[in-house]
Amino acid sequence: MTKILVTGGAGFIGSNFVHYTLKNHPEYKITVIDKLTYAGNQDNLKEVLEKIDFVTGDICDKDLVDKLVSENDIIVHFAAESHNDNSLNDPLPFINTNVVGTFHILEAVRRHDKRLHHVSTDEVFGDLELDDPNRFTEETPYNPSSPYSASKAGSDHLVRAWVRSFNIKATISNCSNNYGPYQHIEKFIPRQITNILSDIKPKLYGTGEQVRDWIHVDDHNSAVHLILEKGRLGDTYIVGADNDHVNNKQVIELICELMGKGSDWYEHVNDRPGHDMRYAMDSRKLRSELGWQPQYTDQEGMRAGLQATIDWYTANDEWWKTEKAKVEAKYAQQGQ
Ligand code: NAD
Ligand code: TDX
Repeated sequence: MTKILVTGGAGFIGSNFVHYTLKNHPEYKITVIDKLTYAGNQDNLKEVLEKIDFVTGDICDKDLVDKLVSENDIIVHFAAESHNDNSLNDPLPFINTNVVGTFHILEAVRRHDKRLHHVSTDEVFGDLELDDPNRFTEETPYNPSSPYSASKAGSDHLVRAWVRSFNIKATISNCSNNYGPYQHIEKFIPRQITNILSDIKPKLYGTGEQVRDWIHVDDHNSAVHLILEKGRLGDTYIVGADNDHVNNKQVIELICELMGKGSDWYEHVNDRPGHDMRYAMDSRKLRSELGWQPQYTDQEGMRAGLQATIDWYTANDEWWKTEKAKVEAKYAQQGQ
């Protein structure tokens, strides 16, 4: 069996990756390392804890990382501080985990000659104007806007430098905004769904004209698996499902409609400082070279993916209810 170490496996995308892997790739033996920050929740894996090894630990712990990397064949690196708004209030954890933590993983990968896949974001490229028809490609220059995206850009540069200077066996993916089950309710889509379920009006930052290229988390994870199997070492792959046809306002309207509310049952709140306007991804390399095909595409796919996500938050209110008041109180302090 191939041994795979999943960093951040108790978070949103990482826990979905563990479930996806157990279902679709029984050839992997999984170990998770996760610090269980406010964003990590071991319950995301409660049905499968007996099938995996779970280590509570910090990727900044050099000795622990060295040991776990030495014991595995492949490392898939999801662990990060991931929320832009938090990075505007307190950037230091972003530098520690995203930059220093990635450094420790790279050094261990180098020492033990292991295969690494580094999971990154479209935000490293900055943003596009609303009327710019271009999309981000693997060649787009880096131009991050927030402390979060700058720390992720830093981590990508470290990976690229370790490939070039030390010839480590690594790939990188840059993916657009994910949605799906187990996403922390501080994030846009689950915040609005759980607002409506709590009889609170959805909150739209500023005018809501901003565009995100939404992708269902299972489509992201199928891409990560394909890159592990067939990706060219040293290469970067853009991951996106061509869902950049809706702006934030239209996403909120769609959620309201799917949840039986009037499409104007939401309110405008303070905008995010430095708010990126538009992300759009050109994933032709991943599709043509590796044969990737996302399932949740175009308007129909986005509706189906959102409906499934709404159903999940509705059925699993014990997963988010205890956190809701705290998350909303924090936003309220910022007028959001
Ligand atoms: P998340 O915040 O839901 O989960 C992050 C996980 O990492 C949590 O379980 C947390 O406990 C863990 N963690 C944080 N610091 C750690 C540390 N020092 N040591 C060990 N574990 C630590 O994030 P997510 O949305 O699942 O994102 C996962 C990865 O995917 C990140 O690298 C993020 O940059 C990237 N990404 C996310 C999106 C998105 O839309 N959410 C899009 C593209 C890329
Ligand atoms: O209540 C809200 N209202 C609102 O209008 C929230 C929480 C957000 N927004 C807007 C801001 C963004 O334009 O919605 C959009 C999406 O916001 P987030 O969910 O915070 O995501 P974003 O900042 O775009 O970053 C996400 O995608 C890229 C992830 O959080 C990152 O980890 C990933 O790298």
